[in-house]
Amino acid sequence: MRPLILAIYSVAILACGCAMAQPVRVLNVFNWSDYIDPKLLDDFEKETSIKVVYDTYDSNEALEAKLISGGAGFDLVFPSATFLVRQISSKLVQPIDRSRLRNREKISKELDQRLETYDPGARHSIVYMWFTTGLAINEEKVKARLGDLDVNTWDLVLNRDLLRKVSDCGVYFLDSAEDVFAIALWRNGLSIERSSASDLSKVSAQLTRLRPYIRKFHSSEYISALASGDACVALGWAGDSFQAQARAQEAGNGNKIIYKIPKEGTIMSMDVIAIPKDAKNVSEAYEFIDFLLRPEVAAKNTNLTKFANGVPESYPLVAPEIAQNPHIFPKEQQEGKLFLVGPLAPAVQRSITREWTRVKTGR
Ligand code: N2P
Repeated sequence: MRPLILAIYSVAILACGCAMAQPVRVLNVFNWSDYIDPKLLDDFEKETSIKVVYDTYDSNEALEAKLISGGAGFDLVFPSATFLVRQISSKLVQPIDRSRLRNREKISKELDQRLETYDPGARHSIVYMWFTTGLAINEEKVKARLGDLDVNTWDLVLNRDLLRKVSDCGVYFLDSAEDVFAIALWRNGLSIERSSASDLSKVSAQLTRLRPYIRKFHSSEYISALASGDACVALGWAGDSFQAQARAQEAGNGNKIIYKIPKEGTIMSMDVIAIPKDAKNVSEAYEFIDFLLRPEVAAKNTNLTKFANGVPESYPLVAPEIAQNPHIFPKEQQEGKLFLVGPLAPAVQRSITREWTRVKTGR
């Protein structure tokens, strides 16, 4: 072989050898469905060459079961703050060292403050999104059944007679015991954190009587059901309800979906970013968190998911109709009507899980 050809040949072998020796960096993400702008995953992969393996869930219970079973292989998860409490005490998640994050200063101080009750010192988590639980309504269909009645009230889904009147056009409830119990207890003047066994069974009996008029308990299908017209009312989360509104508009099918924080008030929740204790790709997880904390990335995420993110510097970059929507970014004057569910005692947690099966089966 001539020297030049030999040289080219060896360089090619070396290059190829190096490429093969370079292990592919991977990040396994487990997040709620409809909770990220999928284009951001492509952007992150292109920028870092980290391959993102992305899977979704629809309930805290499903996530927690995976974390407990171990070996699920996730590097980044997004539990609700109320569930994070026991995930910290059971050591299912590891501390997050914020000094490893270049964008740590972008994290909202105010939300960190709110996080205190769940994760003292915000040592294990970073707020991803915050939102209310309320009512998504197909205005026209509900008006056709209830006339001009004020529907801006939890009675629409918690009063059996009203619920019955709208049941034929499809009522969906979140499959989330915590949301539904917290709201139903609140309507009874009770607080979920301090509820006794008899409070819970009383409210459970009330909810069970509603069962015949609820088409489905599901925490994500209501988005497409509202958009297509299979549901006319949903007890759901703000961002998802606005996603349903946007999907119906895009489809041009005449379904006009609105979302209301009922006048009696509602719960406000936070979902956080956390790293499972057995995560294998921890530095990749930190890189992805840092990426999510960039204001322009967080703004894109909010524009698509319609959920308020935890990066205040992103707010001026969010589309004005979203940034100024008081149902997505509640205004201070509304805040008196919004309450956070605090950490729940294990006994309350167990009771609502048990009662929830009763509510859903109607027995
Ligand atoms: C995303 C729903 C997340 C809010 N579709 C509930 N944690």
